[in-house]
Amino acid sequence: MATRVEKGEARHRSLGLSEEDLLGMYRTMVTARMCDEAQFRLNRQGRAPFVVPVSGHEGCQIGTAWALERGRDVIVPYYRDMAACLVFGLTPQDVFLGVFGKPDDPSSGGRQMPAHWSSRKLNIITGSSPIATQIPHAAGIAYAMKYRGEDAVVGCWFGDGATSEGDWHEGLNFSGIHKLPVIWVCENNRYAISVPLSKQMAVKQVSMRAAAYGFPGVTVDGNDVLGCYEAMKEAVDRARAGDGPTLIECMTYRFHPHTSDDDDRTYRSREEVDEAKRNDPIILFGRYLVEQGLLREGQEDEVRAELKQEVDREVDRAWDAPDADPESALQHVYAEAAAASHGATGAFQDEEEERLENVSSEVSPTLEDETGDRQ
Ligand SMILES: Cc1ncc(C[n+]2csc(CCOP(=O)(O)OP(=O)(O)O)c2C)c(N)n1
Ligand SMILES: [Mg+2]
Repeated sequence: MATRVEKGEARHRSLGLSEEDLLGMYRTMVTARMCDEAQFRLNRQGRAPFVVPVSGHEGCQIGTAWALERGRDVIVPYYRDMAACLVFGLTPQDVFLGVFGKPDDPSSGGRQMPAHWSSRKLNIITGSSPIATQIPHAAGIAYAMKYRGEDAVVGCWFGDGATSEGDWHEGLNFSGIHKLPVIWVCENNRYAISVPLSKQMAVKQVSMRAAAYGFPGVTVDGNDVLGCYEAMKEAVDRARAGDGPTLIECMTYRFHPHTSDDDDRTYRSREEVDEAKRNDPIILFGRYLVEQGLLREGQEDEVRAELKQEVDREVDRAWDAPDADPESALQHVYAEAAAASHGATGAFQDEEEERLENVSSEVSPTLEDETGDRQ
């Protein structure tokens, strides 16, 4: 039995988080880590051609995503956001269907590279591979929400490298002008592949740039899950109240190379990586849960073993799932009319057909700006 300690001024309570929330956050963090370790193993075994690691970023992704509401809000993640997507309802099974390029992969039916997360059902918006292209998408979605009077907000994540792109400036500027209900979350891991921060910007922090767009910018410790939650909750409340965007910069670190195709020994010392691992957000949050009496001393290893077993089971299920019909290779890659005759199968296909039916029966509204001019 866990020994209950006097909670007194427990930080999570003042943030309105229940014990159930805390354990849910912790288990999601560990699940993401187990998925990451499994996908790297599969890569080395030659079963997964390309993987994008999340390890090190779980704290800031889960802390921020937890403050949004599933089924109501919309998330616009980037490739490193496996953990944020798990919060929004993507499952380890979905992750590995994508890793293996299976037709039931909810993100793209195996058409996109892995880690290009997407689910219409879960309000997860797909991204393109060029960095920062999701930023104008997120601003546009937030504009549509405001225009339609929808009671929801957009959460959009990106790396520090993305903030050097023109798309980033345009999206943030537009969101500031129109006071859009969007929260911009930068996962600052100090590198854009091999390019360090000092070669990307002449200011100290990404958050300083928010001033140029007319909304608040804050920097938080990305290894402090509750700190990330707190900053995001405040930003979500602001957005829901109609007070516009916030830029949150989470200082984090990726423990693995950029992707399975990268060799980070060419640009980072092993000492630097080891130092970062000492501040592993999973270890720090596990300690907090032990202090709060929510986990027994040493129970972290049991949770890890239990979730590893679950993830390994999902890897096997995804591996055994049917492969795509070779005849369907062109579907969703070229025009629908040409692809339809190739008869793809799978859950992604069913959803896509339903979407196309809905699109053709919808009348698109004409947007007007605040002066009433048609655009
Ligand atoms: C426009 C564009 N330029 C370059 C690339 C190649 N590229 C892919 S990921 C990446 C690094 C992005 O770094 P950052 O935004 O900091 O995210 P991180 O990978 O560190 O999480 C680059 C340069 C690309 N995909 N698109
Ligand atoms: Mg980076």
